[in-house]
Parts: sequence; structure tokens; C-alpha cells
Amino acid sequence: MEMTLRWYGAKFDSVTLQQIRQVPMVKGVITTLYDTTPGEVWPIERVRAMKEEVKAAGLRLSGIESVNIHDDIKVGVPSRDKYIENYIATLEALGQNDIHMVCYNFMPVFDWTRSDLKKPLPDGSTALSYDQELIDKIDVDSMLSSMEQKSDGFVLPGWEPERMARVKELFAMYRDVDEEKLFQNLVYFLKAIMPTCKKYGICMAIHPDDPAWPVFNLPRIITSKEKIQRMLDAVPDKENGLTLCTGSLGSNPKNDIPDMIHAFRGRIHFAHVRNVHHIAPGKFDEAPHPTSLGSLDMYAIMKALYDTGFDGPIRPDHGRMIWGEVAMPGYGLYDRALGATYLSGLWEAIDRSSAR
Ligand SMILES: [Mn+2]
Repeated sequence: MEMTLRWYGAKFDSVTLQQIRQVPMVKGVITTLYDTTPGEVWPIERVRAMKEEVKAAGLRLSGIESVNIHDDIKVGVPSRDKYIENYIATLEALGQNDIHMVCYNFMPVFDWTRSDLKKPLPDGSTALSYDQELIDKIDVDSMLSSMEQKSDGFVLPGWEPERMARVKELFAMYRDVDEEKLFQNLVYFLKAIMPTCKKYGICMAIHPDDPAWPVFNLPRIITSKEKIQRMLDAVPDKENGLTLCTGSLGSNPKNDIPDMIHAFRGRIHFAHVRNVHHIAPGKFDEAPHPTSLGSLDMYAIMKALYDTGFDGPIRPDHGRMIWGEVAMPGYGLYDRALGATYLSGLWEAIDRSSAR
């Protein structure tokens, strides 16, 4: 595995590449052209410049999170073919720059949902949290304004203002899209891009839906072992794979994550490893990374990745906001650095005890 941190680019991130370079064991970053919009072709010169910038800081560009998918592809309207062509052109620009992992998601309207971006925890830190009861009580408009108020001026991934301005229109577009239709639209997209992925050795890593159940009556298709297996089987090329996000899958206590890691062996191209604290069904807080502070067995997760020979990029995921840091919710430096160090420590212990 290669330890990485997510980085949004110098214009958008409060964390610098120089800071990331000083986190023990972190060798790479996962980044994106954050100011592009879904459906746009990424200019090859900009991809090259992004790669050079990361390299100049002594780090490797280990993959892209994300190249977002235009809604026309998810909805499956005829104009999708044009946007798929654009997506392929972006993949070519990445492949020509020797970039081989692309994370994306196939969630309608919202990339991820939380009821609170700054829930105070007993230790005085704040964390993202989710409470289905609260979500059921609010309408989409008040959800948008609370996300904006609590994001400290940062643009949240998947909640870009230009996109959110069209939120009613987006809901209308998805009115007739049920789970099956969304699934078929995903398969159509994957089949169309596979030849390009094979040509350049690009592994596509779909991110699970977060949380792992339908929100605001929108369909969710990457939520459980069975559904993920169906997606992998529908397009069996190894380039069609998964981002194993323990926090998203782990929002549902029924998901046995070490078991999934074994089941999807060879198809996991990227790992997001974080802990969640289950409070009640449909209610959880994002927890510090260590096992004893949340509900997931982080040792068993890292052991399963080790035992299945996982060799892709891995990153700690959302961190709490600690030590007075002001950053994009979930993406401060300090708690993620602690997470990277903790996960690297688990890996070292597993590696050394297995070698004997
Ligand atoms: Mn994730």
C-alpha cells in the first residue's frame, strides 16, 4: 500500500503540499482539478502542471479523486454519449500523464450527506455526523443553507454552489430514475470507458454511497456486498473496481468490511480508511481513527487489506477538527495526519508479525 492524503489544490485547500510532505509515511497525494465541472474535458497541460506541482513538493500524484460524472450520464438521457466522450478524453489526458487510478461516484444529486458538519464531541473537537431523524425533518433548501453556513467558506466536494443552484432541477431529472435504471446507466458508462482504461492501465474506483442507504428518496446502488458484487460482475474487467471506503460502507453496521475486502480481492484500487461511531440505527458520528474510539475494527480492516495483497493508494479519511484548526470540514491536516500515522503503525505491526 502507499499512504496518501487527499489534497484539493493550492487555491482551495488550507493544507499545503509542504505540510503533507512532513507527515510521517505519507508518500503521495490524491488530488483533482477542483475547479473543473462535471462533463468538462480536462486539458492535458493542466493535468501535467498538477502532476509537476506535486512532484516538486517531493510527493507522488497517486491518483485522482474525483473525476465527477455528469448528471446526464447518471440519468441516462441521449446527451450522455457526448459527456462520456468527454470523460474518455479526460481519461486519455490522465493516462498520457501516467496517472492510473480514478475515484468517482455514481450518486444522484448529492455526493454525500451529513446532518452536522461540526458536531461537538466530548473532547472539545468537532466532527461530521449524521442523524436520519434530523434529515427526515429538514427540506433540501434548509439543508443547503446549513451546509453552507458550517463549511467555513470552503467549497464542499459535491456541493459546489453552481450545482446546488440547480438542485430542484436535478431532483426533477432523477424523478423517473430508480435503482435499476441507475445501475444500468452505470454499466453503460463503464462499458463505454473500459477500452480506454485498458489502453492506459487506468483503474476506475467507484466510491460507495454515503451514507449507505437512500437519502431524500434518491436511489443508492453502491451500498452493500451484494450490490457491489453485482456491479463488479456486470463489467468484469479488473479496471472496473472499487474505492473501499470504510466510513461510507461502515455507516451501516450490517456491512462486514473485512469480509468485503476478501470478497473483492483484486478489484479494490483505492482505500479510504476511517472509523465511525454508531449511536443508533441511522445515527453516527465520525470518530478518531483508532479502533477503541469508534465502532469499526481498524486492525481487522488493515489486516484484510494486507492479507489480500492490497497494493494501491490508501488514505486516512475525514478527520475531526482539533487544536483550533480551521479547514474544510473533514479535511484538516492534524487529525488526518494522526490517522495516517496510526494506520501506518497498524500496517507495520501486521507486516512484521506476518513475516516471522
Ligand atoms: Mn470515502
